[in-house]
Amino acid sequence: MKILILGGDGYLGWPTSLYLSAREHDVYVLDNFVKKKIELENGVKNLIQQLPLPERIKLWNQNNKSKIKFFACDLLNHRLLYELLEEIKPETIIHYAEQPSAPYSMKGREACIFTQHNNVIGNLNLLFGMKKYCPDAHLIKLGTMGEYGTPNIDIEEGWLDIEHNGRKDRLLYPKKPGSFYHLSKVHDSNNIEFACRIWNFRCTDLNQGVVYGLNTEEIGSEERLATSFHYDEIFGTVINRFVTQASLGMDLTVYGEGTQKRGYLNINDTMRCVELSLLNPPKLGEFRVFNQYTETFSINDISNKVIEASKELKIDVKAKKIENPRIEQQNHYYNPTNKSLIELGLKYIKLDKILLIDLIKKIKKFSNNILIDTLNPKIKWKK
Ligand code: USQ
Repeated sequence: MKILILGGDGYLGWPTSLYLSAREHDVYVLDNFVKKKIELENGVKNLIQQLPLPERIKLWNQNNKSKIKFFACDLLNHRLLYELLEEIKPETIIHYAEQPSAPYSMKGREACIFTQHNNVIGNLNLLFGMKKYCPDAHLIKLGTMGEYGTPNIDIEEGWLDIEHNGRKDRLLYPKKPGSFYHLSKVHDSNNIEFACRIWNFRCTDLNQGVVYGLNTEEIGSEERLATSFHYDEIFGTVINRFVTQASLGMDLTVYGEGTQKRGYLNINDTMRCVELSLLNPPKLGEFRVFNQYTETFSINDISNKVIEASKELKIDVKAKKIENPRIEQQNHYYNPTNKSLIELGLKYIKLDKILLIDLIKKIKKFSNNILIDTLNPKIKWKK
């Protein structure tokens, strides 16, 4: 299949490019490197020093039958994007090309507006480009479980059957996101659903949970193919932060009571979910939503697991409850479903002690690279 991956330099975009290339798809990668710019501006960096993307691709292509092609392109540059869509004519587009950090989007006016402009307008440019050059392509858009927030009712997959004053309808699930970043993805979902209705597009919106992990099968032990693993307060997700803190023997930064719950998944399962979606496309006109997580945990569940794994490595760490820099519900109902991907055959990786031990050991190898100060949360939701 001819697949265009937008945001192919990122934590998930890069391993997805390798995963699909290894399965002999024809992979085209686009990126504008804006995440690298945000890293520089905020003094944060990856755990493992990366080769520039074109060099990483060259290295991969030397040893693989199917060659990845790369184009530097910003989705905000609609003319260049249109040219590339016309040239490539992709059958599937996987869209990761968004500013992914909730804390960054809450830094202030500029970061918030950058996030929403980059994400929402970039996505709209893509929709208009698809309309002109590849209207039948399957758009796989990375959304987020955070679009739903933590409502006091069961979380369905994108849609909700409602009965009101004796009448029934199937409407988009009501959203209650927790940051300007998560909100940008809500706006994207609305815009894409509308495009499916008026232009007969087909789309899978993958509402993904919090991803953890450092390596995929294709990266293996080849450091020169490493992905952008972050542990800092901006781009680091909670499990990745906790295992990094544990590798240094530092206390785990539990925000607030630690009773808040989320859906999580291993980085390798992201690859499998995307593959299942592309091999089983929706029909034209359908806006399909999958909840892409595999397990739910509270923050306390996660910190306990990391503490147990650390003990096996003779590292003594404890959970330190700090004032929550975010505004989010602490004690809440949380019952999402993820039945669609499971029904398509997803067999997932569990967050167990062996996996965590392995992760801590791998991170320990790079402990000299860790910028300790960037582990402390400084961005607050409430000023
Ligand atoms: N948390 C801690 N301690 C930390 C960091 C986080 O207790 O040191 C807590 C937060 O308060 C929050 C939870 O962990 O309740 C998750 O935070 P996170 O930073 O791991 O994830 P989040 O900001 O929600 O965003 C991440 C990705 C984002 C993706 C999202 C999926 O950065 O791109 O959309 O996970 S979800 O959370 O399901 O919306």
